[in-house]
Amino acid sequence: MIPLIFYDIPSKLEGNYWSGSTAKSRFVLGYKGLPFRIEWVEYCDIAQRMKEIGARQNKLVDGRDGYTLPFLNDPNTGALITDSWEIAEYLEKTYPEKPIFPNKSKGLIRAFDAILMNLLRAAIKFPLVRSTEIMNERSAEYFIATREVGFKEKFSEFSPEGPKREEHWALLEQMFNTSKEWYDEEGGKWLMGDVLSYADIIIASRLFWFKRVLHDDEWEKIANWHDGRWAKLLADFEKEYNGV
Ligand SMILES: N[C@@H](CCC(=O)N[C@@H](CS)C(=O)NCC(=O)O)C(=O)O
Repeated sequence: MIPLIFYDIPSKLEGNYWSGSTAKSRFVLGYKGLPFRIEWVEYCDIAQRMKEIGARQNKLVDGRDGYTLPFLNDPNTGALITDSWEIAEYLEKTYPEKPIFPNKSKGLIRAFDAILMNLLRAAIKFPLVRSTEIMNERSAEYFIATREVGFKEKFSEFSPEGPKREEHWALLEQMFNTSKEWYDEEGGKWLMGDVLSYADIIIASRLFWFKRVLHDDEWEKIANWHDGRWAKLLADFEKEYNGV
């Protein structure tokens, strides 16, 4: 099997990886044990690279149209795929071993993905601010300029320390409180009890993003919510992951 080519965004961090959106797809590749190699694309170069490849446009987090990562090229089939959901669907269909949508759960997990994104969107400017701190300089400059346009707000107003930041923390906590209620329904290690699914990969990717971009004390705060279950979930998932 020829290794798949996965496009991801580098950073100043050791180990490079940081993005929660791209982690979703990378974690599926790793969980399924598929061989892959990374093409690193700076944030500011995504549109240019994707245009050259002939990728399709997507929706950006602020609602505008644009080119996005994750992007997957599967030389075994010739498939070129944009968007984490479509990549998950493609990998499941093409490489069905170790299913990520067990028991016909795809529709429900799609709804879960959308609801979780809505909960996250309300608080997202805080982790976006932290993300710019770990991006390489060119990308951080591009990111700040384009997000100011997209959100029609000055970057310094995104999540300044004080009441606005506190509100973002409250919304983040709300997202995890809601997730805890959902996880408690089956009471197992994973959302579907003892069966791992793409729902857990979505949560693990968000946690991965927070762990990588937030300051240590901020990550510790999340890691300790609900008796440490979120740090444990990420660690449990990492044990299932066979990627780079
Ligand atoms: N719905 C898309 C969202 C992906 C997304 O927003 N990716 C960001 C990187 S984390 C991006 O490529 N943004 C390009 C830009 O803002 O110019 C997915 O799940 O793949």
